[in-house]
Amino acid sequence: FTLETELRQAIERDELTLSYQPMIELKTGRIRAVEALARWNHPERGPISPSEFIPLAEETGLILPLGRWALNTACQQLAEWHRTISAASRIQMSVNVSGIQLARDDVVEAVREALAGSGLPGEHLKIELTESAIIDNPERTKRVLEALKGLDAQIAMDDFGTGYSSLAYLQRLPIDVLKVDHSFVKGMLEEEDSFEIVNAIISLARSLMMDTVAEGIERPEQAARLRTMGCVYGQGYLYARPLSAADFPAYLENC
Ligand code: G
Ligand code: G
Ligand code: NA
Ligand code: MN
Repeated sequence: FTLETELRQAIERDELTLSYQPMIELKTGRIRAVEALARWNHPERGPISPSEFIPLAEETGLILPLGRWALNTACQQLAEWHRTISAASRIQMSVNVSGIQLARDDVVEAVREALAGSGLPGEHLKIELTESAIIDNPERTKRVLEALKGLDAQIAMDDFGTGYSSLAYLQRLPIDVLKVDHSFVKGMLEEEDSFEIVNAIISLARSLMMDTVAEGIERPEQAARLRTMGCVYGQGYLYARPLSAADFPAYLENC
């Protein structure tokens, strides 16, 4: 079989899973959200990285069923944790939505269904988009994002600073959060350039009344520095790797 055929079957047979990576409020050290990350453990080939199967899913259109599955599963999972774990009550769920979904699927309908099907209030859902998702069709993007805000969902811009889009969209679109790409966080204590880019993104977000999430935090000194720079949230191996649904409740009880 080709990998495409196998991915189609994996989606149909519900063989993909989601892992959940905590996002921490830097000021308090408390968990505020989790990002849902798709995982594919192939029965013969073993784990296949999302950096391989997500692009494949985008090329083949399989990202449409995969994306709906991810939205439904993530919302159901958080609704369940809200019911069963008291420490989960204030946690938000962040779900990646591809530009292909934004262009070709009815994302608003998909989100509405995921919320209705799970009973999760929209305010507990965040949608992560990349810059490339936005530039393809700015007018449609604006309508879609405003409709998502109408469902009380939040909008996060993923991998900010790595795309090619103009800054003008930040003003025009209802974006709540900028995620500082991990490539800038990685070198920020050693390289002047990376530090200045991180600093500029945090300042820009603050002046536009947006929150910031720094990705890829691996060292306590990075977290401390980001906190003094005014970054609100952090995500990375320093806090937790992406956790399976089975492992997440124990993490939450102990943090
Ligand atoms: O853990 P990491 O290897 O999980 O993720 C690699 C890439 O795959 C990241 O860019 C991440 O945003 C993307 N990704 C992971 N899960 C999903 C998903 O459900 N949908 C989309 N569109 N992208 C995802
Ligand atoms: O594109 P996106 O930002 O969604 O990708 C998230 C990716 O970053 C995932 O592959 C996730 O596993 C990975 N990741 C999360 N935390 C860290 C970290 O602290 N260091 C590194 N190198 N990668 C991380
Ligand atoms: Na993401
Ligand atoms: Mn990212």
